[in-house]
Amino acid sequence: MGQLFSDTSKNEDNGDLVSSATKYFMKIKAETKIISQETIRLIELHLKKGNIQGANSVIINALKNIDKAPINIAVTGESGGGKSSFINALRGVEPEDQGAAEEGVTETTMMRTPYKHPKIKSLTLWDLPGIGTMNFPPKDYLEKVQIQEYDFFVIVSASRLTKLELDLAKAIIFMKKNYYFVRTKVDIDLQNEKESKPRTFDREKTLQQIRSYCVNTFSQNSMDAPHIFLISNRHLSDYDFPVLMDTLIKDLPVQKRHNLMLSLPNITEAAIDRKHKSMQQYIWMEAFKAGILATVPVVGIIRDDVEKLKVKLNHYRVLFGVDDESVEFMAKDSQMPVEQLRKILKSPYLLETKEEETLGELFLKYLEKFASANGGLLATGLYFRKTFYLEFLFLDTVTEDAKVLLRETYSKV
Ligand SMILES: Nc1nc2c(ncn2[C@@H]2O[C@H](COP(=O)(O)OP(=O)(O)OP(=O)(O)O)[C@@H](O)[C@H]2O)c(=O)[nH]1
Ligand SMILES: [Mg+2]
Repeated sequence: MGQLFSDTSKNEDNGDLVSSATKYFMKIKAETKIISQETIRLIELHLKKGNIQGANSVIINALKNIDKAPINIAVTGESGGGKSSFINALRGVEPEDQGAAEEGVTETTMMRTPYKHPKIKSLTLWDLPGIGTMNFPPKDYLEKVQIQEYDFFVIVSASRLTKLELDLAKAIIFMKKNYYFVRTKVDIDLQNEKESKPRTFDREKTLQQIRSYCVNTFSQNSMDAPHIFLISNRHLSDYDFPVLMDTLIKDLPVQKRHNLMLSLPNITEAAIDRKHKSMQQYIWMEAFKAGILATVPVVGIIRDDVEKLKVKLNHYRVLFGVDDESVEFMAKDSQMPVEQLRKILKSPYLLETKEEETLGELFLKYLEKFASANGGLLATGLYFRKTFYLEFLFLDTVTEDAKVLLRETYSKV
């Protein structure tokens, strides 16, 4: 297949490495960064001094921290308030799926139950017994459910807030943890209001009333009202669920953001874009790490690379919910023929070559496309292993596929 393109970059050119790193991370908004400002500064510092090994080990550590940082989310609240449904929503599973948190009309949650995210193994959602069911004062309740293990609490309520829940919120703050107040089932409130006042029904006003009720209840209990998130577990893209996702990501320690972002359901294009941005940073760091130390230019693509690329592509398809299984599921859910969805996707066919075409030629074609879409190859002067360009392409393609699927099925669910 020969040399695909000549390597004009020089690894020894540290000035270029520094400016590539700086330029790339400067462009990313603070709240979506997956490594801290200090880490970025440290990488730059090492590179400026020509300490390639130093920069490399900072990146390796940053990636390791991202991979291993556990995320534990505690969900509590009144019985029947929608805890299990909320957990299922965050895990992207339907109530009838295997391993779904059991939803029902009777009291099903008597002990704390961990639910691992099906795609992000480091993320666990904990279904806690409602404080009202335990008969403990808040402090004892928090100790019983192992307060220290969670990154934050979500208090779920579908109706009136009881003093117990308000005191629980107080105790969580007192014990220096964060909580989010989620008012579920607003779709039912709106429906009821519409039926009882068909002529004067005003959606925004009704939502505002629910919000005010919550705020007032907190104030009456001498507490600063938290941000109130009104949601429906049945219609995630409506109401405040997207804002809640953004808030959770923003508040988390920086090394935990990547996995939380990847875990979230594809409910809006903005959510899909966030996943893309996060994954792009991750690939960039991996590419950078591999590129920094590469002394021998890799020419073309070898068979081993192809196998690895296939695995990567599949991994991205699963993460972005455009793998075969997810597409079949979406088809069923939106009652559309699976073929109709399959034919609008591009990612399943990315590594398919026509008979007369070698993968090298295919790659060259992609590389040209990539360069024209991005105003040249990434980070000029920085030697990227060529396979990373393909990873960026995979990422762009699964992102686009996820958006196309969302648009195609949105009106049908
Ligand atoms: N319409 C609507 N129904 C919901 C919503 N959230 C939950 N439900 C339904 O309300 C019922 C109770 O929800 P669950 O998620 O089981 O509530 P839970 O808090 O886990 O209940 P326990 O485990 O018994 O304490 C189920 O039938 C859910 O499908 C919502 O936002 N909108
Ligand atoms: Mg439950």
